[in-house]
Amino acid sequence: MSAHIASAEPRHDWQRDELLALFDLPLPELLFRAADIHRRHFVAGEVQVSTLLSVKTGGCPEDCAYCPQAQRYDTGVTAQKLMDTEEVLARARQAKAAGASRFCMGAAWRSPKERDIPKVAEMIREVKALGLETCATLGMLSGQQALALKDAGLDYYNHNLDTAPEFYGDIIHTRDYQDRLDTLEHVREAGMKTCCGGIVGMGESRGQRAGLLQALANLPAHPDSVPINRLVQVAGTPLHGTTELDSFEFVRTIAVARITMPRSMVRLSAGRESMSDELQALCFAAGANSIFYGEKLLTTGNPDTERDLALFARLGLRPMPVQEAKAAAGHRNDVLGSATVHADITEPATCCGRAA
Ligand code: SAM
Ligand code: DTB
Ligand code: SF4
Repeated sequence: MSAHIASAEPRHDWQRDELLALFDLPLPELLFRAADIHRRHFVAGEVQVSTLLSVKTGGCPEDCAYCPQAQRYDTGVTAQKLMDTEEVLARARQAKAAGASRFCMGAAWRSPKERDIPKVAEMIREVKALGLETCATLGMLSGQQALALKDAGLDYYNHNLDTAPEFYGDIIHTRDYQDRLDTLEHVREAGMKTCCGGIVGMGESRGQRAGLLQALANLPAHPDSVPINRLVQVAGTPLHGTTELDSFEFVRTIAVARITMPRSMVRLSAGRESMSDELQALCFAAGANSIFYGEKLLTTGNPDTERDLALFARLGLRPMPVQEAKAAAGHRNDVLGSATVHADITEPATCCGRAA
């Protein structure tokens, strides 16, 4: 396995037993391997910062067992209509001023209706004009819809596999795994970057956590961003009351994601609000290099910005700069046509505390 790990090209043929062998390593050894791989592809200590906004909240017809926005669960989330572009722009300006480099717009849709596309396209164009990277998560997309969003200037599309293929049917019944793979294909074909990950802590086994990472790592192109969400338990959803995932198991999941998808941004995603600074530090040591920043995720809480700035300062982390077309060869993600690249590893890693 080590010969593979050291190889220059990311692999797309990971076997389940290889991932389980990584999960089984003594934690310090697993952390060491993940940290080593992290340093070959990124400046350790730099963390990409995205801010989320729910532009269309609640009332979703799907039945995802974790989700507070599904209409069928009584979670206290009230359905709202699509926000006005001006309102979205005001929030994007705030996010930029607070230090975010990417702005992600989420909608509680199964998939966008044709009439929604021009409105969302306008939001994307205007957010992009502020100088932010743009991301959207709107549910399933047809090939044409993906092209329309790309034309509007969408950089990333978030669409998660959520869990292992064999556990998926325990969580979602209103769309299948293949639907998700099809949407990801449309996004790649339209030339956008993919943001694709999943949720752990939903009662899955270690084998199924490995299965999620295996499915992600064996996609035709590794996702540019891999959000690893720890289930945020919301009263009224079927998964409320699930036994919490052990913190070290969560860290292991991050480390195995880093090892198997070496050039991807691994995002320490939902669930940070209930994590200690120490647990988050372990996740960064395990190769996480991206976070959601801002008081709210979509409908649930996230650490407030003061806490995150203090965390960055305590750990000596700094936000990853967005640099257009400037990376050294080998530091590009493996999706063709990518214009935005990660920090040049030869840049001096000056100082911490650029997080203001
Ligand atoms: N409706 C669209 C869809 O499902 O693709 C976009 C929004 S949906 C809320 C985006 C992702 O948020 C889900 O795929 C899931 O991974 C994550 N998510 C939703 N509820 C969550 C929760 N309670 N805890 C952790 N992650 C959650
Ligand atoms: C992702 O993987 N996590 C984010 C983002 N993509 C859209 C969403 C997390 C949602 C957590 C529950 C909520 O706030 O409603
Ligand atoms: Fe709807 Fe997305 Fe929530 Fe599923 S995860 S219920 S599709 S908003």
